[in-house]
Amino acid sequence: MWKLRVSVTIGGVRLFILALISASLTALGFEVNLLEVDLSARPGLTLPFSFIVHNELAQPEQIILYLGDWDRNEFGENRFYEPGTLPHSSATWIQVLPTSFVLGPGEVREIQGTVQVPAQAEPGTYWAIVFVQGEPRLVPYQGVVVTVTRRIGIKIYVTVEPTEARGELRGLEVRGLNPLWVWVKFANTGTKNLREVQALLRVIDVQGKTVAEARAPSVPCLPGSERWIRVDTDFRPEPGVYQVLATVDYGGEALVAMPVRLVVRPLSLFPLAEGLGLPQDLDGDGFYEDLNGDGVFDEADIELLGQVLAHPVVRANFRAFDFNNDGVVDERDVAALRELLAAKRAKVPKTE
Ligand SMILES: [Ca+2]
Ligand SMILES: [Ca+2]
Ligand SMILES: [Ca+2]
Repeated sequence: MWKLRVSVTIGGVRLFILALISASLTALGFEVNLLEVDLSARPGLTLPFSFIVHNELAQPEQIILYLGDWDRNEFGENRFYEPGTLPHSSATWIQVLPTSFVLGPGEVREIQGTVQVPAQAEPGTYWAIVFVQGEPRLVPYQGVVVTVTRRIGIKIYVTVEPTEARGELRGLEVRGLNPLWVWVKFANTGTKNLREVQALLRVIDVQGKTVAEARAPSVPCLPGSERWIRVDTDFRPEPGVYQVLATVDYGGEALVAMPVRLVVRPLSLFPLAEGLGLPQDLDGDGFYEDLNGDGVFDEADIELLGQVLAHPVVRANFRAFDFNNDGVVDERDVAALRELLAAKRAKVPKTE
């Protein structure tokens, strides 16, 4: 699976379309044989690296190579900058050759790169990205012709030893309760790139018994960066008091941990408007989709939810109406409830 970044120009407007058309792009250009180079270095050293570009088209492709800076936002999405602009950029240390060439149909070319580590470089991980970009091509897409330029980035990490892995937890937020999931905020406070930061979650009840355990897929975290890690569980807490304990293993000497207390109150439901029944959970899944309490789940319930988002009963019993399970009740739950109704109707064929 290649990570793709595709810029698309429609009517002179440049857009970035990522997942939308990537499925049709395998027949659209070139590939590279790696997406990351991770080098261990000492000050003053020159380190070589190489990668291969392969033209998969039946026509020649003009390829250009250029450097950039990048980092990730706190949700792990890549952000790109001009080369040499970030404090820990290695872009000015890197050279690749050639930077512009034509690849014939099916042709393969090896690109040679060097990293010249300055003699006075302080210990730590430095990073940059080598972009490999093809030429703009006209591609039919949803009835129009769009210009697609394929670009693949190869991330270059250079770690000047000795470095130390260090991290801390800066937040633990319980969000959805059906089932329970949390955000854990981790910070890389050291100088070393952390390739695998793994969050674990344990839920302990008042008797001290572990009632749920879950592990998130590991994520990378750059030095000086913070990262929210989502940990999902399949635990649906009954009313009660719990300790939710997040532990993160980032490859350092010790694990870091943070507890929070979770209080799940019993629901206390009342009719949401004059003349209506008590909201009902018709299928026992913990979500009260029959908001008007007439024993049926239909459009009237969706309409009612849109009107009572700020209702004190909804606020005080949010988990009954948090249909998208994100920890708040808002317009997105109206949309989620509409989807729920559509899914229910698709599942049960009409027998009138
Ligand atoms: Ca339900
Ligand atoms: Ca109803
Ligand atoms: Ca919600």
